[in-house]
Amino acid sequence: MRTHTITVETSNTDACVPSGHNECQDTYSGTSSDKLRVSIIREQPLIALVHSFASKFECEALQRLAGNLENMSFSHASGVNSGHYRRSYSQNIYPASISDRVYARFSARMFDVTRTLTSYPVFPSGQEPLNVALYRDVGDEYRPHCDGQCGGGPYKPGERIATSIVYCRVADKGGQTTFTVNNLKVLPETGDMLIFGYLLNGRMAGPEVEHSGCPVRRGQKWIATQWYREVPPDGRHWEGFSRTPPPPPPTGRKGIHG
Ligand SMILES: O=C(O)CCC(=O)C(=O)O
Repeated sequence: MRTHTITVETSNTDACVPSGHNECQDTYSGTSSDKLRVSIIREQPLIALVHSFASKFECEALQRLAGNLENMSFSHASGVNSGHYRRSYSQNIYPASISDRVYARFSARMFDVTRTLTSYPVFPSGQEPLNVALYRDVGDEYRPHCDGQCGGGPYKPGERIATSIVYCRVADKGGQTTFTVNNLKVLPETGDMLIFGYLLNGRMAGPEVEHSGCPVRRGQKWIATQWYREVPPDGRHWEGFSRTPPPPPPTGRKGIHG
């Protein structure tokens, strides 16, 4: 594994305010530089762990926006990759419905870092909500699945091309994220962010991007997942762009999946 420090131009998000349907204006009033330590777990398709990405303060803000973790809805996934199974509690954060400076800054940094590491042109506007998930009980897990298509087919504009997972709490035992085909185990610490991409030269990656959240053996884990799409710059929403729309947006009840 290669670990190095990258400098990321991060946006000053003071002008990033919710506007309309799930929108966050991409008009920044300036930029600054962040030095981040990144471990490259795999070069292609990329898997990278960004160390100490999220502060305790930011995780607390996410928790506040997602609502009380203990009251989250149980999400038992099925659908996109039939047979996959998720046992956790989750809630979505819709940027359009909040005007929170901490969240806006956090989200913009997430996109800045993901753009820098993957070179994909992904921007906050028009994206899926942030999914906050709690693995609360022993045995809670997310079985092997792909977040987008992973059959190596041609890229369809508007589909998911990358995922980031911020670990706001890691389990005392178990709960690692594993890339199942290559048996690559990620051992994050609290605050780290995992990024992986699955678009390579106009084609989608294969099963090597399949991943899972291993069962929690002791303690609890909670994460914030962002799925990235290359959405059109005119601010259209991802749902109107995707040729193969995923199932209806979660209501915070059953059926939320990655
Ligand atoms: O819990 C994990 O480690 C994996 C989560 C995941 O696969 C997802 O949110 O898509």
